[in-house]
Amino acid sequence: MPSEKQPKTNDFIRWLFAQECTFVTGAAQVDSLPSPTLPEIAFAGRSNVGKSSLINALLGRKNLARMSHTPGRTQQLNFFLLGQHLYIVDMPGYGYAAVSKAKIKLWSQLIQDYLKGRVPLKRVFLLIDSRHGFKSSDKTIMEELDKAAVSYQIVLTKSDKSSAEELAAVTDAITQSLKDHPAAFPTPLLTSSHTKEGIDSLREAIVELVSL
Ligand SMILES: Nc1nc2c(ncn2[C@@H]2O[C@H](COP(=O)(O)OP(=O)(O)O)[C@@H](O)[C@H]2O)c(=O)[nH]1
Ligand SMILES: [Mg+2]
Repeated sequence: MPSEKQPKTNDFIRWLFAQECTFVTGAAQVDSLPSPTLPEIAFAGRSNVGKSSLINALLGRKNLARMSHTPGRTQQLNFFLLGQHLYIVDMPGYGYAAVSKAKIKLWSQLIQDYLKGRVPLKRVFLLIDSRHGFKSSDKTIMEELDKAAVSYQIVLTKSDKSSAEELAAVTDAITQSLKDHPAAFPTPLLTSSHTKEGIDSLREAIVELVSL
């Protein structure tokens, strides 16, 4: 692997994201998390926001994040190991209308426990559908992130579905409301898993965060 001093060139980024990526574990409670030896980058968002598609596009794989869909895994923190370098954490999707209060409570508890004091967690990328902007369940998790002082950045998904004017408007509105969220990165990242817009920027952001 390249030395620590190596600048983060495009070659390095390409090399990193071409490493083998394997599903390691799904944790339903924080006491079954992997030992905190590697940096972690987590992805969160409402169900159907495009999280699995984005993780697959990021890692250049077709079906990796489908592992998180297998029965019993949808309410877990799913850990994928990229090379031997970092964990990509697929957090459970939220906002299902049909989920019981008891399940929501369990999920919230898992998220809160994970966000509180998880030292290797470098950043949460919070996915928001660029057509819809923030929903109330997004605001809830942003408050958790602010409270836990976990660095997070909004990633707008499905940019291919809106016009440039619509995207500019949602980007402005989100940038404005992020001013009230102390742990949030000030600007959102615009992405599409279909056109691959923003995927390179997301990779660059991750490489900067994990400082390999
Ligand atoms: N047009 C478009 N559709 C997308 C994009 N990403 C995901 N989708 C679609 O949105 C739906 C939900 O995507 P999925 O990745 O399963 O979302 P998840 O529930 O958040 O994991 C699927 O029908 C995807 O094909 C995108 O970038 N552009
Ligand atoms: Mg998914």
